[in-house]
Amino acid sequence: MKPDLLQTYPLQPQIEAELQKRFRVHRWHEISDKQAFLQAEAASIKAVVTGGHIGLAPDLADCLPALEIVAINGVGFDRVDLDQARARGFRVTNTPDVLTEDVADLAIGLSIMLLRQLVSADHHVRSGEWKKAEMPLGNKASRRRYGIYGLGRIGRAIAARLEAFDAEISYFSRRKQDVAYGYHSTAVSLASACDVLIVAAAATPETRHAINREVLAALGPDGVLVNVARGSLVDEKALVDILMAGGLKGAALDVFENEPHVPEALIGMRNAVLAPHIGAATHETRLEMGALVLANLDAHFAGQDLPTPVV
Ligand code: 8YV
Repeated sequence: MKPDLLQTYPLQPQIEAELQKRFRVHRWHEISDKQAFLQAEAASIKAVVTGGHIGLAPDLADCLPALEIVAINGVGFDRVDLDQARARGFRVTNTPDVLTEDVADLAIGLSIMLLRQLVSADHHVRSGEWKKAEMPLGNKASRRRYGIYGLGRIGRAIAARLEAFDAEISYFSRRKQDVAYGYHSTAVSLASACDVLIVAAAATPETRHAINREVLAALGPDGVLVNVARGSLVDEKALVDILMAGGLKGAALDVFENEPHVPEALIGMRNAVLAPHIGAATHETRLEMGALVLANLDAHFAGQDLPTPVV
């Protein structure tokens, strides 16, 4: 008898086909009467597959008494209650490393889009405005001062890419690391020393609103903010206020505090580049992530060590 698995996020067809071979799969996002489903099936659910940005709500986890493992299709595990997992005894896995390149590539791409005004440039051509006037000048991407908030796998990959831009690279991390980049022990100090502040840290209770009004003011009217981490790391209301007041040159955001809802004020801003949480959203990487989800599930149900355990 195949174990029952609750899938709360769509995966690549190839990966879903493999899940079907192994499990009796229930696709939560397609179930209309969720209460009826829970009454009928919840007691038999042994595994959950979810997205990094979705996680597993504690009250839903509490409806699954037989839950043994939550396999996250993502690197972030902030949307899974790890204390609940430890107390209940279910495992939690994620998919680190395989998505590092994509997120780092996106951080560089968003930085260039912002500094070189590529959203406005595209509009300038398509709208016919070019026939009437040249585009306003943008700003260099090379040989600028870049600050990276969070120098984990993704932060280090971003820094490595920036070396090719002859950038002046500094970072904030909980501890000074053995790297050739300038260390700052606070986000305010980092923001004061850079033109481009890139947010790449994990979402934790300690990093919530780490990029606050004070940090944004320190980045200043010639500074730009790029966030490829989690929306919770930036005080979004403060960001909107400072952008509207001209206290920041621009922002490029792939993540938001209340996805998929984005503050209306940002929608209308030409100096805001907005993306729908696509950090790891490539065919190639999502297949690698899905393969790691399957490897974790296979290892668990075979009683073997998990490839990428969180809990
Ligand atoms: C995931 C994410 O790709 O990795 C994470 O934590 O937020 C994204 O990059 C997305 O959640 C799909 O699982």
